[in-house]
Amino acid sequence: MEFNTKVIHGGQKHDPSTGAVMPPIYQTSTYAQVSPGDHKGYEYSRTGNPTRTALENSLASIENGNYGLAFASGLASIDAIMKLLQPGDEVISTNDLYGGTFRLFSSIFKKFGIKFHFVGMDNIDNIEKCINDKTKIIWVESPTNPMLNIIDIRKCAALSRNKNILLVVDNTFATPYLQKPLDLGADIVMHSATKYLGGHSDVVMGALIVKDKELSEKLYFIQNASGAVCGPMDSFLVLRGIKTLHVRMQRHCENGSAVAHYLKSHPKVGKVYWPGFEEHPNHDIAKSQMKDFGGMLSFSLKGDKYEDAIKILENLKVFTLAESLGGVESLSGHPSSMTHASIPKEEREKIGVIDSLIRLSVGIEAEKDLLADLENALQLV
Ligand code: P1T
Repeated sequence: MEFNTKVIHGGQKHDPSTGAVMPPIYQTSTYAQVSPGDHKGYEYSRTGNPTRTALENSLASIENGNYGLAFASGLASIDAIMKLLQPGDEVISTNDLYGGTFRLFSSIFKKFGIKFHFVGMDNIDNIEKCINDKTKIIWVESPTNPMLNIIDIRKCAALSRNKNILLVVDNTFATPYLQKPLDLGADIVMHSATKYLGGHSDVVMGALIVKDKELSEKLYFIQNASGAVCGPMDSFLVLRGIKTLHVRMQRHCENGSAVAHYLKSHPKVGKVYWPGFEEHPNHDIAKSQMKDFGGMLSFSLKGDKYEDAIKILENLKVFTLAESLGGVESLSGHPSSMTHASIPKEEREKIGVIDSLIRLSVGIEAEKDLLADLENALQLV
C-alpha cells in the first residue's frame, strides 16, 4: 500500500458492531467480563482501549513498523524508552535537541544512574568515540530542534547494529511522510504526536513505533505499568489528523521552502537554518534520507540583537507566537527563552541558540500572506 493510502486505511477496520467508518470514541475506563478473565479483549483502558488500538495500528502502518504505542505526551513516550535501561547504562544523544528531552535526560534519568553523552551528531565520529560496552541507546533527533541539523540515520544504524545498542529516532520534525527511520535501520521511532501527526494544535500526545515483537512487549509492559497513556478522545483526534498528513506535509514543505528562500535574501536576516539549502552542511544527507525538507526553519538577525528578535515576534500577525509546532497554523518561537530555556545558556550558544534566533513552524496558509507578514515585522527593526 502506498503511503498516501496508508495514512487513511493503514491498520484500520470499520467498527465491527455498527460498520462506523471512523472508530467510535470508546469513552470508557473499563469493560464487562462474563467471568474473571473472560472478556472481549479489553479489561481496563490503561491496558488497552479500542480507539487507542485503532490509532496504534495506524501509527505502526505509516512508519512501516509492526507495533505502535500511544502515550500521554511526547515526553511520556521518551520516559518509557528510558525505563528500558538500568543504572550504569549509557546513552549517546545529540547536543542539539528539544529542551524538554534534554531536561528529562539530564534532570531526571541522570539521577537514576544513567550516563548521557551529548555530542554533535552530524559528525558521526563524535558518536563512535563515545561507544563502549555500557552504551545502550543512540538517541537521534533529525532534523534537530531548533537548529535543523541532519543526522545520518543509516550511519548511526551501522554503528549500533550487532552491539546490543538501540537506535532511537525522534521523527517529530520529519514525520513518516518525509522520513522512515525504521527503513533506515532504527529500532524505535518516537513522535511528539502533538505536532504534525495531530496537525491541528488541539492535542498533546506521544508515540512509539517498532518492528521487533520482543521490544514492543517490553515497551508495552512499561506503558501499562507506568500508565502514561492517552485518552480515547485524543486518540480519535490524532487518528483523524493522520488521515490528512500527506496533503498537509506537502503544503508545509512548499511554504517552508518559500519562507526559507525569502528570508535568505532579506537584508535584515543573518543566517537561515533550513536543510533544503544546498549550502546547508548536511544537505546531502537530508536529500538521501528525506523526501523533502519540511516546514520548520530557524533564522538569526544581522547584529544579533535580542530586542530585534522580540520586536519581530511581537509584531507578526499571521504567525502566532507560541510554543509547539506542526499545526496547520504558522507559529513563531524564541528558542532561547521558550522551548530551549531549560538548556544552560553556554550550552545553548555553543550550538547556535543565540538570543536573536527565531524558530518558525510554517503552516499551510497562503504563501503570499506569510511572506507579507514577515516583511511587515522585519521592516520594524
Ligand atoms: O510536548 P510533547 O508532546 O511532550 O513532546 C516533546 C517533544 C519531543 N521531541 C521533539 C522534537 C519536540 O519538538 C517535542 C516538543 N516540542 C515543543 C513543544 C516545541 O515547541 O519545540
